[in-house]
Parts: sequence; structure tokens; C-alpha cells
Amino acid sequence: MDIARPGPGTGALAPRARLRTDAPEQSLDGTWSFRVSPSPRHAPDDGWEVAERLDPSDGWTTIPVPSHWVLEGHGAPAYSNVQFPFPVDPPFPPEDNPVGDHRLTFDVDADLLPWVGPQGADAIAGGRALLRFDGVESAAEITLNGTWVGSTRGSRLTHEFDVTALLRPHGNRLAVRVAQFSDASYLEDQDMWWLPGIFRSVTLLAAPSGGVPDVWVRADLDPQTGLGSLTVTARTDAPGGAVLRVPELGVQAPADGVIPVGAVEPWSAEHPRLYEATVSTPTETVRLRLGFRRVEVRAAVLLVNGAPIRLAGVNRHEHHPERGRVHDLAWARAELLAMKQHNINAIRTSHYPPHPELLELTDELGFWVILENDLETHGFELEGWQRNPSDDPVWREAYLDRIARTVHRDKNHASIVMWSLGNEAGTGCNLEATARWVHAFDPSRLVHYEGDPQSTYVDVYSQMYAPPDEVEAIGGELAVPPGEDVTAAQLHRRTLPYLQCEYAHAMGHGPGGLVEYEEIFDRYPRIAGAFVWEWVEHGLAVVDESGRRTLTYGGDHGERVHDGNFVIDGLVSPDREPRPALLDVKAVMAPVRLRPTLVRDRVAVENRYDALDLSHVRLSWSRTVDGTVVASGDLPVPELGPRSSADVALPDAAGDPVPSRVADVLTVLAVLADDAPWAAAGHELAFGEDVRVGRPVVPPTVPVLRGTDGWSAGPALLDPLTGDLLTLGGVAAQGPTVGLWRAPTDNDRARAWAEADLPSWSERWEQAGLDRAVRRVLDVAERDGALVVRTRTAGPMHAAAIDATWTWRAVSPTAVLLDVDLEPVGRWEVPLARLGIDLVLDAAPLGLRVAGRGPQPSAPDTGAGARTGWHQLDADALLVPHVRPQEQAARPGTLAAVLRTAAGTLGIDVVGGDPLHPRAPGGPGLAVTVLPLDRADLAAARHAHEVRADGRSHVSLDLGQSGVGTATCGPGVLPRYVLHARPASVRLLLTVDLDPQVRG
Ligand code: IPT
Repeated sequence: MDIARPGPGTGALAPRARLRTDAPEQSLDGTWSFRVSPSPRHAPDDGWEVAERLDPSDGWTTIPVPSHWVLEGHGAPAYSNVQFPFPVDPPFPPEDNPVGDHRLTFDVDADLLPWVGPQGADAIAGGRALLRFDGVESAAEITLNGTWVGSTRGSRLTHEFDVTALLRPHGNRLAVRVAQFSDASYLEDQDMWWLPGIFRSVTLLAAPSGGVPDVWVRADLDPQTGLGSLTVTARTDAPGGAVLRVPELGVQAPADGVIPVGAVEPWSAEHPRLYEATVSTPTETVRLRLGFRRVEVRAAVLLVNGAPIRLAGVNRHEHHPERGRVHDLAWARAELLAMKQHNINAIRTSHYPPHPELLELTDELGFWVILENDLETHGFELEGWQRNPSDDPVWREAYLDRIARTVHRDKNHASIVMWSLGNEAGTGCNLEATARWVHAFDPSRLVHYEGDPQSTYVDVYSQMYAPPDEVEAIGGELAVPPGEDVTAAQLHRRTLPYLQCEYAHAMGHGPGGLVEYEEIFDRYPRIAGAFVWEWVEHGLAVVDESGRRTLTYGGDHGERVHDGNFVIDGLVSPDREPRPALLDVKAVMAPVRLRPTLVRDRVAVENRYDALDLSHVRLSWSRTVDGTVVASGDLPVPELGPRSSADVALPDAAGDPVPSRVADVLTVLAVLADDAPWAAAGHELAFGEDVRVGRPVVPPTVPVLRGTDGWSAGPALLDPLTGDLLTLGGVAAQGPTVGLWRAPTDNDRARAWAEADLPSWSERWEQAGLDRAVRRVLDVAERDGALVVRTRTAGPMHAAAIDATWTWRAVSPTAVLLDVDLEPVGRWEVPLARLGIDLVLDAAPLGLRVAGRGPQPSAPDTGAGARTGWHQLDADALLVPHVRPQEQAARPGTLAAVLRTAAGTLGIDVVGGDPLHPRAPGGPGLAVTVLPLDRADLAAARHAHEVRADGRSHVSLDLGQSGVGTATCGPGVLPRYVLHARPASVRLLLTVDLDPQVRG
């Protein structure tokens, strides 16, 4: 195979727009013959392209097209991020380079026959039959009926070939030899699985003579006048040219040049108004949907239709746990609906053009799209960018071919507001050349590329994972450090709007710090927004010998070079289950912000839309006292234009003080008033709340009793020697102990960018011995009818400790009051993961009801989407089932909880102490965690299925917790969320209804 030359594919037609046409098309998807060889050297030249029979004894089997052969039982997928899994020896692919031979025998559909071969009627008149490949990874060589057709480069790019002269009515033999790696692999080093195969559709199509092979309609809108115009370029050889029709606008005009269309409704992501259009000749009609909008930059602000826009975006990869990058329209639509429902309004198609149908959906549902070229050469960074194709003229044609294929295919889509030259490809002359090409070809959109070091050849200043303080400085146009001279490049850069094409790395438990970014984005109009990395976790499902389906990541497929679970970093699981972070995104990016205040009887309503007023929104309020809704009602919706706010008065019932024991919560909701294409009427857009912590009742106590088994404090039986719990309500129990550690999150295990000289948090915690902290009993004594236990807890090797005083007072046979006072002693140099109370009950957890923040777990620097309420959690909701297990289970702000176990219930009420102070770390209340296994076992598990419940309830009641940050990529835990050892206290009322006979 010819797969070691730094050029584009060969033989393909010039790229053109993807159009819906009435010319016949025939899908060649389906079951093809297939065999795989270990390398091009081993791939037989045995006449397979046209052979009558493909013999299973020669390795032939069948495969679905589209598919990736490594996901169909041939070889294995492999994951690597930056590093190439083969020597960096461009343009040569590695010797071990599986080759997949794909062959299909097909007859031409009746309606395509006029285009077949020299005898085809339309073929004689100049009509052509085309063969289209929408995606082949990484390089294909194609023959039809034994004759060479061409080759492809650009795995996610469309290639079309003229096969008129080769096609025959019956028994066509289409042969496609695909190399897993090729010269093109050096340009396709995206952070994702290497998945070879024909993974998008293969289609045979007619290009009628006198038809419309290509058309580009730019629908512009003058924001001053509201008048639209169409700039049309159609390619046709029809003698009379082509006609453009936009029936709704009464337009019927030659499809050429500028056509004024009068007043139009603008298109925006918020109101994706599309106009149906056709471009026809006597032999072909193509359909388009037009969205009128103007994208421009003024005074460093990104404007669409004259108004600033905010991109609340995600990076979207194409990934399916079973099928890899094979497109599924229903999945794609469901995915976009989920994004809209979570207030996401923008997509960066990282890092390649998606399936073409995706852009029809983004036009229709309303998303701002940064459409990215299929280009990344990141692995050269590890070689100091030496021989980077981006700066080597021999790759120039490959670069220009890629960008042209990218732009042409999707140029008609209103949703695309920027073309991105690629991702992480260094910089150099070839990128500059692609930028020049786009600027010349399509001045109606902006050019994006994050890797342009000075933003000289792009139209937006884009960064990845910049920390909030840097974003703030850029927003304020202070990009030049004080005292330095300003260069021309810096001056130019200051004229550009700013965005983060990646931020908030959503790997595992996290990202922490979303709110802090959003506050900065809100402050500076120059900041056009940001894109969370990333939408979906790319776990691949496998079914093991026992028939169990598990999700895998790098290293699970025998890879010798891989990047582990770095590919599991999304807002939704591989099966599209929302991670808690998605709910935070929904809240942080909400288009309406609601800030109710109980004391002032009003709610501040902010319209954060860029183009809409609030006429499509309904507002309501409710008041929940100790878990019971006591009053509710609707609120008038203020007449607010985009980006403005007003106070709305609440009715008296919403604010009148009501005595409560746990909490009094005022919740205000904004919901859709009517059905939208992406959600039904009543869909919640935003919530706001105000919480008044109640006045808990502390019951009278009676003296503890010394029995033969130990001290009894109500239902608690305590060891007279150690003060440890022996049983609680008759059920065996362990603890309480002071807990300082958590099962490390991915972010805990990573070094933050700005803290590269420091070990990761999990290393620091281990060095301080927090994971192995032990306790010494200082004292066990009865005092004034209470049992007072004093302990000292510290990691091995270290002197710094936490002294705890545990004071047990009996209330009744089923209730005990426990005061816990924690006091750091010695010099604590390492901040803590947690400062909490751990106890274990020998009964499996079945569920938890918490009065606190939820229902999903959160950390001090996450949880914008969690709300205060009375949440009922099933056993499987207690811990987020991460692909790579880690701790994400705490419900902070908990004032009361009832743990349901196999042996009955344990009630936990916070009735006093520091956590009730609203300014305590994490707000009032405790962060409650119930795990079905020990933390150490959770930390040791590498896959979700290795998390094995041990039949006990491991309860942690934390008075403080560390934030999680986003150290896996970007800034770590912000200083305000670092938990330093500090004194803390809490008074708990434990109420049991337990039956020791039942353990579960
Ligand atoms: C950045 C990449 O662009 C993206 O593809 C992904 O790998 C992400 O990181 C991490 O998950 S590049 C990184 C060096 C900032």
C-alpha cells in the first residue's frame, strides 16, 4: 500500500457541500466480506478485489459496514492521548499495522441505472455516478471491478469518486483495503481510541447532468434593519442555471449572486428559525434550510446579529460504548436534546468534523458550533515539536485538502459560527496556510485555533484550562504583564474576543470551580464563553467470559503504550447517564438566574439569554418546612429583555417566618411555559433557593449505665476500655473514629498545572499517612452522667494529630446524644481530604433520606446543581458509579438523615455545633457519605465491577471536606476550598430502629 507519503488521498473529486437531493442514492452499508492481515506486507495480493469466491480458509469472514473492525472481534482497540503508540518516524506508519480488506458485491438499484457505465442514458449526457465514503480510518485504497478508483486520507472527511465508467448494472465488486495506520496517522493524533475501519456510510449516488453538484447559500442579516440577504454560489452545468426558491419569503431567483429578501427572523441558538429553500435545475433539486445570522467581532466582543453572545459549550466527540465512532442518528439526537435540557448552547466538534447529520440537528435545535478540522499532531510535542507536520512544507497539500474538505461539506449550516483549524498541532506555515484559505473562502465566519501562539492568524483568542485569575486578567484586557512593553501581536490579540475551547476537565469527580469561572465570564463582555472538556466518557464496553458487560479504558486491551482512564472524562457516562457535573453545568449555565431571599420577600430574576426575553418562561415558588410543602404559587414573569434583571416581589406566604426544626426552604423555579422542540412544557430551566436553618430540639438526657458488657448510652453499647461502639441498637458497629482521607478522585491523583513541583493531593495525603491514620485512646470516663471518650488520631510517622472528645449521653432506649469536638494538635502541614466522623454498622445500606443538598453528591467546589431538600436515595444512588471508581458520595449541608439498612434504620440529626453555622466550610450541616464498602477497597478498585459491597454501612459525617478542583487538566483546588486542619464540633442525635437479627 502507498501509505507513507505526506499528501492527501488521490483520485477524489473536489469537495462540495453535503446536500439533500432528489437525485437517486443507494446505500452500500450492510454486510461486507472482510479479512484482516497483520501488516500491508502480509496483506495478500491474491486477486481478492474481483475474486468470484472469498474463501473462509483464506481468512475471509463478514463485517458490518459501517464499523470499526477492532470492535467486531478482529484485533483490539487501543487508547493513547498525546503519545503516538508507534515510533515518531513520519511519514512512515509502524510495521505492525493491521490491514482490513473489505469487499462488497452489489447490483445497482433500478433508479440509478441511467448513470451506470457507458450505456447509461444520463451518463452519456454528462451525468455521473459517484461513490462516497464519509469516514474511513485511517487510509483506504479503493477499486471497483478490479480498476483503481482512488485513495483516502482524513479519517473523518468525506471523499467522493467518479465511478461512472467502472460501474455496471449487476455484480459490481467494490474492494476497499484499509490500513489502520498511515502517514495520515501523524495528523490524527487526537486524544481518543485508535479505531480502524469503514466507520461511516458508503453511498452510491447520481450526479445528474445539468444538476446542482454544489451550492453555497450564505444567509446574512443586517442587525440594524432586520433585512436579510442571500449570497448564492451554485455550481451547475444546466444551460439556464439554477433557481433558488424560499417559498416563505416569496423568493424565486436565479441561484447566483446577492439576493435581497426583505425582513427576516434571525437565527440564533436560542431561537433557531430556519427557512426551507430549494435550488433546482430541470434535472435536480437540492434542499437546504437557511438560518439568517451575522457573525462579527466589534471591540473585542463576539456578536451575532448585533448582540453579544455567550457560548455555554461542551466538546463533543463521537463515541458509542459498543460501536465506537459509528454514527447513530437517534443517539445523536438524544444527546443534543440532553445538552439543550442542561442549558448547553454550544458545541465544539472536537477534534474532527462529526457525521454530517449532526449539523442538521444543530441548525434545527439551536447550537453555536465551532466546527473543527480533522487535525492533531500532538505527539510531536513530546519531541519538542521537531518535524511537526504543521511546519513542514511537504505536508502543505495534506493540510489544505483537510481544511477544504471540512469547510465545503458543512458550509451551508447556520449553526457553524467558527471554523477551527484543528487541535494541538503546534504551529507553523501549514496552519497559517489553512487559516489564509479559510479567510479567503469564508469571511462570514471566524477562524479558531487555540495553538496559534500569538493569535496572529486567527480571529479569536482561545485558550485551554487557563485558571480563573488569568481569565480574569484577559477579560479585563490586561493580557500583558504589568511593566512589559506591548508588542504588535499583543495589540492585535487585544482586539479579539476570548474563549476557552476547553476548560472544566470533567474527569471523574469534578470539575470543581465552575461557579468561579462563570462569575468571571459574566463580568467581562470580551469573554465569549467556554467549552467543558468533555461531553462523553469514551469507555468501551466488553462482555467478559461470565457474560457480564463492563466498561474499559486504556490498558484494558493489551496496549503497551496507553493513557489509562484519561479517556473517561465526560459529563455523561459512556451509556449517557448524567454525571453530577452535568447538573452543575445546567445550573451554572442557566439562562435565567433566580436569587430568592426569604428575609426580603423577593427574588432577583436575571435574564441571561442573549436574544430572548422571558415570555417563554413560567416562574413559580414553593416553601418547604421540615420536608413538607407549606405553600406554593406562581410568580409574575417580569418583562425583561436579554441580559437584564429585575426584582420580583414574593407573596407574603413565601417569606413569612415559620418555625422549623430542620430547615425552611424557599425554592423558585423557572420552567418552559410551552413545549419546545427539545423539551416539553414544564421543563425546568433554572432554580434558586434560600434556606433558613431550623432550631433543633435537644431532648433531655438520662445518665449512662455501666453494665456487664460495657457502657450503655441509650441504644449505644460502648467498650469500657476503649470507648468504641460495640453495638448500636443491638447491631454490631465499629467506630466512631476521626476520618481524614477519601478514596482519591482522579483530580486528587493528578498534579495541577500550576503546582507541578508539588506531589498530587493523594500523594500528599499518603505521605502524611491520612489513609492509614490510627487512634490512641487518651481517656474513657464517666462524667456528670455522660461517657466521655478522648482520642488522638494521627498518621504513622507524623506528630500532627486531631484530638477528639466524644461525649455520649443517653436520651432513651432508642436515642443517644453524641457531642464531638475536634481539635488539631501539632503542626499540620498537609491539608486534609476530610475532617469527619466515621462509623461502620454491620448491616448493608439500602437507602438514605437526607435533608441536605442533593440529590446528587457534591463537594465544596461543586454542587451548583444540588438543591436543599429532603432527598430519598436508593442504595445504588449512594456512590457515583465511575468507570474508574473513586469517591463521590457526600451530600453536604445535611441537617438530618435516615439511613435505611437491612437491619432497620439509623436516624442522624444535627442538633448543634459548628456545622450549624452558615459560614462553616461547606455551609451549615454535615457532608454525609454512606458507602457499601471500605474506602481503601474503593480506592483499590480499578473498574466499576470491582466495587464489591461488604454487607456493611460505612458512614462518614464530615464537618469539613476538601474541594476537588480540576488538576487532571488545569487548575487544582482553589485556595478557598482547601481544607486546613481546624477545630470543629457537632452535636448529633442518633435514633435507631434496628433489629440485630437481620443483617442483610
Ligand atoms: C487537551 C486536548 O485538546 C483534548 O483532546 C484532551 O486531551 C484534553 O486535553 C484532556 O482530556 S490537551 C491538554 C494538554 C491540555
